[in-house]
Amino acid sequence: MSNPLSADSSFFAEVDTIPHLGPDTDETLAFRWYDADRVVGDKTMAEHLRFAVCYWHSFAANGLDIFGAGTLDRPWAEGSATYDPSLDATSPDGMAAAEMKQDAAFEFMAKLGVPYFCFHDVDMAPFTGDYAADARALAQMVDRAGEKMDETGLKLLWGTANLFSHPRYLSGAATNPDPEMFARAAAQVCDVLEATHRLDGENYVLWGGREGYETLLNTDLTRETDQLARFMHLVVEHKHRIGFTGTILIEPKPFEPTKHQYDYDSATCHAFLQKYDLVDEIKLNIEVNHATLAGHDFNHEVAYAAANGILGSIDANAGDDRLGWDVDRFPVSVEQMTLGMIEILRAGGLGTGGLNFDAKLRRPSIARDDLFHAHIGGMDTMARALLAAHSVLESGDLDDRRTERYAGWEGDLGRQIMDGSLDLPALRERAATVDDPAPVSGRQEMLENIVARHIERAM
Ligand code: XLS
Ligand code: NI
Ligand code: NI
Repeated sequence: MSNPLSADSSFFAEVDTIPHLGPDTDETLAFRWYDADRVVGDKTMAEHLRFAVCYWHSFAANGLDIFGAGTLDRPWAEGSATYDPSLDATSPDGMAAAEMKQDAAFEFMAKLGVPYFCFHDVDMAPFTGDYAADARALAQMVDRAGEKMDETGLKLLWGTANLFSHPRYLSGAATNPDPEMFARAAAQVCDVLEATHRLDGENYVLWGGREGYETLLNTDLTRETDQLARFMHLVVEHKHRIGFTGTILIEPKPFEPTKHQYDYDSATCHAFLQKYDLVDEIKLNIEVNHATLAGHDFNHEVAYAAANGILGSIDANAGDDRLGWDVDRFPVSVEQMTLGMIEILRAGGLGTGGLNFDAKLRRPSIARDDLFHAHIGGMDTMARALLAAHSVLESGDLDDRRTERYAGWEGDLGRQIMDGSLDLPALRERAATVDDPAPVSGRQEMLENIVARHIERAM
């Protein structure tokens, strides 16, 4: 493979660092709402939002889909496909391609002005499936990434291992019927967890890519979920062994690629973590479009995780109202994101987590600078959502009414029910002696109007 560009050329020479010019600007390569140092409540926008660019969609993918070839102008991605057995991981060409990709990524991220990035092992280094060669290549590329991080100030939000592209994982990684596949996946995760630690990553993600099944006719569901839990215990154990203080996250998704994924949604993950005694060790990376696929609203998934102490981080993308698959669009709906941000702020923020753009351009958006437009739009959408959510919560317009709605539970009856001092017969006896209670309005439409007002006015 020949490299069209040398490793030290600029890939985005036509684009300067993206400035914040405010909502009135007509400049398209500028932020209108995201202003890193602007204080919102008790933190800056940068501290609230903790944006991350993902390596895979932005730098490793070229627009290839099941119907056709790559379309995007990504000279650095040539010869660096996610899984390519024809590549020699340590050949000069394979490594040169990975280095070019890394240079493009760091140039892009520095110009965009995000604080974080996320990566899979296979995005960072050539991946051939030959374990020893791949591990060596990854180690080299991780060291090089460390130097780039020092130069640019970029930080790692999370690292993860790709346990779904290689054909050996066609029947799962941790949940594979063959323990040899489990062992291979474990080796990969051991390497990437250590790499994440070396790069001072703030989290480590385990997305259960093919941890699910196609048919129960050949699947021992009990055994497979036991295996999955064993795998997670090994990861947690090793995290403590090496002194990694970041958070381990799993990422709920109901289906795709498998027909039924074991980490279906927040509630399913919570039950799993509790059953296997992992709930104090592992939190959730909630992806907006996965929530949609599971038949939930994004804010539901966040609220459920927060209510159970397992809200970790967010993959900030969006689905499509008419498409039932993981289309990974950049977020454009301020309303959808405001509702999610309300729950994130109510939970006290994301802790070690952040907002990772697990999002990709549409296949016809082939120009290189479309990558900037996509991220600028996503960041402005999330910044407006933050402003609106903060304004809603600061005004008390929702929370005061919510408190009032439950006021009865602070009175004698509510307290006695909850502390167990009234049993069923006691409640029956009481029912005979008091007037029938009158229902009150839930006021949903009025509350929706209130949120709309905050979205309109949040500046
Ligand atoms: C796929 C997932 C994946 C994870 C990282 O649907 O969202 O991109 O975030 O493996
Ligand atoms: Ni996804
Ligand atoms: Ni994701």
